[in-house]
Amino acid sequence: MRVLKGALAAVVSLVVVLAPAHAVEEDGYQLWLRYRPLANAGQAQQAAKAIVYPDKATPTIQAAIDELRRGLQGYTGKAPATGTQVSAGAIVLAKAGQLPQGFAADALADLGREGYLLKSATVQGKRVTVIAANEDIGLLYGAFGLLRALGTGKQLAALDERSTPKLQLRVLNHWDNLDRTVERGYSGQSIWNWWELPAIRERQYVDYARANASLGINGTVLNNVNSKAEILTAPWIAKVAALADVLRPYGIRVYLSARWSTPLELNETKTADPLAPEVAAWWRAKADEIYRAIPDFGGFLVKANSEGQPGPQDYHRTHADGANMLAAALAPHKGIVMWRAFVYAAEKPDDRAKQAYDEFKPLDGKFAPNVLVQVKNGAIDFQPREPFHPLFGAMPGTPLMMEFQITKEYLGFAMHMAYLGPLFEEVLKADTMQRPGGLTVAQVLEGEDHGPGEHGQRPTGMAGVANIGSSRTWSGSHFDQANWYAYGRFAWDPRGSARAFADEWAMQTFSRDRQAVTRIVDMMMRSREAVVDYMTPLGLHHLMDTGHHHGPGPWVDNLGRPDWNPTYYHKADKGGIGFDRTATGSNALAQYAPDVARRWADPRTTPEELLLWFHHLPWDYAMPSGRTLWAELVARYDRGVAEAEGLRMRWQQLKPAIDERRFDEVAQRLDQQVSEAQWWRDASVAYFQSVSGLPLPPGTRAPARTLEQYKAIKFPYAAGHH
Ligand code: BDP
Repeated sequence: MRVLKGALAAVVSLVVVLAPAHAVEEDGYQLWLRYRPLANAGQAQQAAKAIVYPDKATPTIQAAIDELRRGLQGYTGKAPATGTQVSAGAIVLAKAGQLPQGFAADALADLGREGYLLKSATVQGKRVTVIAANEDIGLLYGAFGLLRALGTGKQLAALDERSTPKLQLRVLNHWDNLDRTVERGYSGQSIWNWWELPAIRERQYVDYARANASLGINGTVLNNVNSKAEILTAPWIAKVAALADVLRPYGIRVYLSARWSTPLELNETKTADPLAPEVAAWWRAKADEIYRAIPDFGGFLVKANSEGQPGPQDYHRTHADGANMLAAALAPHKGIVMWRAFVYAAEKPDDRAKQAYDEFKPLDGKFAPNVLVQVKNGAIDFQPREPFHPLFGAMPGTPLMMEFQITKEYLGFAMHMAYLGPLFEEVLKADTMQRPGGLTVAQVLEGEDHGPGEHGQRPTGMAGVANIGSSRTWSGSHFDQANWYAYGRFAWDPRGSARAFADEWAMQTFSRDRQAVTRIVDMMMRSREAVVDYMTPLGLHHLMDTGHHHGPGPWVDNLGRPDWNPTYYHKADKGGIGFDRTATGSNALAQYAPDVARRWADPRTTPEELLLWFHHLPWDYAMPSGRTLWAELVARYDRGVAEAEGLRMRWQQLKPAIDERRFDEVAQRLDQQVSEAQWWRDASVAYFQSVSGLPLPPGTRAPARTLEQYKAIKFPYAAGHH
């Protein structure tokens, strides 16, 4: 017995000794920056023996060098040396003027401030890899680009890559409150430990900066669009300045959401009228105060006259009056205003989908040059699927930026797997047809619709409502990290590919095993459509339950405003279902370019995915599948549930390829996703059946519970509640 025990102990210690250094438990904290050993580590080590920068390193260059050291140590098992002299097998960082011989003098000409090139070269007879850029930040992006290349299976010796961001402002919007709760946040508390700032600068802020810089994200709005006046007071500016100091070396500027009525609420003015001189003077002084503390402060994001927030219209002024007043205060410091177009008012009986366009289109060309109008993805509100917003392409005289929601308020929170890459790509590729030959949303964001001579002159940008919090996984779940990742990559290149980004992400995050990666990516690529099917198929939208938005509530019809009720959106009755947005209905279609409007005016030429967004149709309407609309609707719900089950099954097949903890954490969520998909399907089918009065199509399962039981489900303490 004793002998056996001894032998066992020896085996155990052997296992411990032999366990590779990376066998630390994977908990997701390292995101896609895990830098696990490469298969050809020895070869990579030869090609990455040293990191060379000829000059004294600035904080940004130092960040690049540190990241390269960290990454190469992980990939090759050996930390490279650092130095100033070119040696064989070095990675050479070079700015214009430091370019090694053999590079054309204008090699960096088209890289701009943030672009970079990666190139394997022979310098002084030695094989090296060059990272070159015009500015320090380009070198940092290049360092991350090189590490990404290695992590996705590329060889240093074959590197030849040039990359420049297509948009200038690539910004996260945190909906973080000053008490550390997060509106629509499903990843724990805010990562900003406001209470302990500015004294305590947590290490996680640096990791946050690294992760964002690895994607090229260069701005962050720290606080909720439903803002508080206090954020602009001196103690809070000091906290913001501390964060700005941490983020600065990584090329990330801080911005703040400004509450319109701040000076009035702080009792420092008598009004918040944008045209009152005392108000303009207050904002000028406030901007000066902020810039004294944060010389590279980015500017303000503003939600005004929207969902009860104060704004210039309270004083019978326009959005342009408000935005321009703030813009004038920021202009001397080169700050910008991001003015949100997410507006709709209860007093207006008109279709909510039309209101942003109606208010903003007439203001085209009236905004100051340092204002961008930030347009939500979707004229309603970040739904699992919306047609592109009609403002894109319709305001050529105004820089428009896209607002995507990364946090999945309407797509199952952090519980459901829903990779948003396909959603982003679908919208960015959508053709607004506002120009002969076509004009995609991506082109609009890139400024291609601007007048001659203005292209490149005006600010461009994209915003993503962050899904980042205090959760160990940052994003509430392992797969939700992919949404942060894809957002950042699309902000860099709005013409990128969701599948390619998923592939990169999965290789860096989970495994380099080709078969495993393909399976993971296949799951991701199907996941969003699954959610659409079991929540809001065929163009339905806004059917979730009140307040928390968790789970189905298509029956809800009792809220303070008509346009908060799901019944307002689906308009189901005995005769049919869907929102008529054609000329016989709200005519929201007229806000689109004629070629788009014409196509979507006829249900026969409207894509099935948008059918009930634009049309109210009888339950027996004949679908292309040969089914009636009612049967098709139920079939879509069933397909969604089947897809959720498929995701769960596919993940089980991946078990041998995934580390234990992450495998298990994902598996638990996929289980829950299946039951919630079933719940969405059952509750929705039960409700629509009660309205249509039709029998369930043959062969379909009856909902597990009664409609009354579904209606009785409540979640007063759901996460992210508003
Ligand atoms: C809605 C959210 C709400 C936000 C609002 C906004 O439910 O919490 O405040 O959008 O974007 O989607 O302002």
